[in-house]
Order: sequence, then C-alpha cells, then structure tokens
Amino acid sequence: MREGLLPKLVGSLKNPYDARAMARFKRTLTRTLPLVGTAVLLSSCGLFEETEQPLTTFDPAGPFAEQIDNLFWPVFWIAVGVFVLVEGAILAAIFLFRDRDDRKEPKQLHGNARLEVIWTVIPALILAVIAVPTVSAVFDLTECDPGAMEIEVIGHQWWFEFNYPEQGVQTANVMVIPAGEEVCAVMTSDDVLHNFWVPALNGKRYLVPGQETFLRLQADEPGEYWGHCAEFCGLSHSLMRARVQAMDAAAFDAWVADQQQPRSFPAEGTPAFEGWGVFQAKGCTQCHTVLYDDEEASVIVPDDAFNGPDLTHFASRDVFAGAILPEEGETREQALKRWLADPPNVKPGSFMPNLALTEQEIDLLIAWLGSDE
Ligand code: HEC
Ligand SMILES: [Cu+2]
Repeated sequence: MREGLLPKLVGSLKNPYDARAMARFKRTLTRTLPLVGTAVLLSSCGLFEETEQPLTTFDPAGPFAEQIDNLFWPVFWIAVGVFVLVEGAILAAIFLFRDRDDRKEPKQLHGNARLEVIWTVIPALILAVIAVPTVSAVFDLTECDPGAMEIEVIGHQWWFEFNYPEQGVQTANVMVIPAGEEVCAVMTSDDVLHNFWVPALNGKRYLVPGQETFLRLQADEPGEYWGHCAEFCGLSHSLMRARVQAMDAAAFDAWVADQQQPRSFPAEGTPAFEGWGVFQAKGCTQCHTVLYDDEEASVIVPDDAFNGPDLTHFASRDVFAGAILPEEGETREQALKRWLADPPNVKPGSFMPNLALTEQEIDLLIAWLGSDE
C-alpha cells in the first residue's frame, strides 16, 4: 500500500474524467461502502436494545404523549412521500438522461419560472398545513386544566425535587401521581437550565431559574415511566434521571397520607438512633431536611439555603441520587454504601461532598436511612 485511502479518493475526485482514476475510485468505494454500511447498521442495534429504563416517544402512555404521537406519524409519512418523490426524480434524471456517446444533450430547464413557482409553492403549502395542528398542540400541551392537581418540579444539579403544595408533601427523584388524572407540573430551577422530559407522558419542557413553566402530565394506567433531564446542565447531566410512578386513586391517597406523617424518632440504643447521631455530627443536617414527630428533633433546611433532597421518607423511594441508584444488579444497600463513601465518585461534580465517613459510620447511617417504616 503506497497510497493511503484519502489521497486515493481525493486524487480520483480531482480528475473524474480520467478513466483509470475513475476505476480506482469505484474500486475503493466498493471496498469501503459495505464496511461503512455494516458499521452504521450495527451501531443502530443499540437503539433497539431492551433496557429497564426505556426513553422512547413511540410508546405513549397518556393523552398528551398520544397527541404528540398522533402528530408525529402523519408528518412522518408526508416527509416519506416528499423524500420518495424528490429522490425518485433525482434518480430518474440520473439514469434517463445519463451521458451516452451517441446522445444529444437533453433539453435544459434552467430558469423555468413555472417549475420554480410550483416547487416553491408546494413545500410552502405542506409546511403551512403542518403548522396548524403543530402550533395548536404546542400550546395545548402546556396549558394545564385549571382543576388539575399541581406538583412543583424544581431542577437541581443533578436531581429533581417534587413538592405537592396542596398536600404539603415533599419528595425527590420519584414523582408519584394518580393514574387516569391530569397533573399540572409547575416547574422552575434552583440553579441552571434543566429540562423535564418523561417521553411516555408528554414532550420536553425547560426548567428556568426565576421563572415558572407548565407541563400537563397524565398516565392512563398505573405504572413506572422514566424521565431524564433533557438540557445539558453540567458535569453529571447524564446522571440526572427521574421516575414517574402512577398509582390508582386509593394507592395514591395512601401514599400521600404516609408522606404527610412525620418520621418517628428512633428508639434510643438502636443502630438507627446511633445513625441519627452520626447524621448530626457529620453535618448532613446542613443540607438535608428531616421531619420528626418530635418537632424539636426535626431539621428544616430553609428553602433559600443550599438544599439536598428531603430525607424524611427516603426509605419510601426505591431509587435515589437522580434516580440512577441502585444500578442494575446492585442492592440498595450496596448502592447506598457506594454513595455515602464518595458521592463525587458516583456522580462527578456532586454537590454532596465526600465526608470521609468510616465504614462503621456508613453502616449506622444506612440503618437510620432505612428505619422509617
Ligand atoms: C453540602 C450539602 C450536603 C451535605 C453536607 C450532605 N449532603 Fe447528602 N445530598 C446532597 C445533595 C446535593 C444530594 C443530591 C445529589 C445528586 O443526586 O446529585 C444529596 C443526596 C443524598 C442522598 C440521596 C437522596 C435521594 O433521595 O436522592 C442521601 C441518602 C444523602 N444525600 C445522605 C447524606 C448523608 C448521610 C450526609 C451526611 C453524612 C449527607 N447526605 C451530607 C447534599 C449534601
Ligand atoms: Cu439537568
């Protein structure tokens, strides 16, 4: 191999009328194209892999995601039609009018006003027709029904906070909603731009510091619907997930009643009690609110201070730290150990610092964290 692939290609392109160069170009193409094609095909296989947390817009689970789906498919098929027509015309021109030794030059259409008007007006009409339902859907998907239950969604680097103002409930990472009912997400951010996206329930919407944005959410059936922050928001953006948990009305009411209860203060002498001691001694109280039935023992981090997730009912959430833990194949305890030992190692840039905890302190903290039954 004296020449590299690139110089070969460039060389043959520079001189397309040179028959030998052209033959070389064709040979190189026939050798490389199958390779490139296979690579592209294989890389797309990843898209169809079954994961436990699928993020797909093709699986709508409620009326708002369905509205998007119902808009997507007609537009997609119109686009397919345009593609086939345009590419077909190009291929027809290439093959029907290709150069032959004994052939005269075909009729030239350059500057044909009639044709140019036609191929400007048709796309403009198609776009205008598509714009009508699109614009109306964009508004409709974000204008909540006045009777809908409100849930505040607050973005933090790198986790979602969910507050239920009517119920007086605060939680993180797992948004619990009643199935078959519209919920209005009233959203903002505590730091930088984030974007709340649960593809099975609705499209994406920004969380903007100092502003409120709205998003209608509804899941028709009880189930788990995964979401992700959809705006690059710093180092651990890719580790900022959320999960929506839809429950039937009775289960939702029971969940609310449970969350409204403060936590019972651990009995003296238990590992949970000692864990609470570690929690206070290590300064965890600086960032994490914990509400006890014993009000004096409660710790409330003011809203305007730096806040981590409310840990009152941490035990009731089966995923944590931006809903990325526990990872597949890992128990909750293993994940908690990893998290408490070195948060920035699990989530680069994490604002929960490494507090240099000993293994014993971690065990006691885990006993306390899991003790709210
Ligand atoms: C400087 C503030 C700060 C301190 C101090 C702090 N944390 Fe955190 N903690 C955070 C933040 C911020 C998060 C969310 C991190 C993320 O998901 O990116 C968090 C997350 C957590 C979580 C996961 C909660 C969930 O639902 O996602 C647990 C558990 C936790 N911290 C326990 C502790 C314990 C125990 C201590 C003391 C040893 C402590 N934290 C000290 C800020 C802090
Ligand atoms: Cu984000």
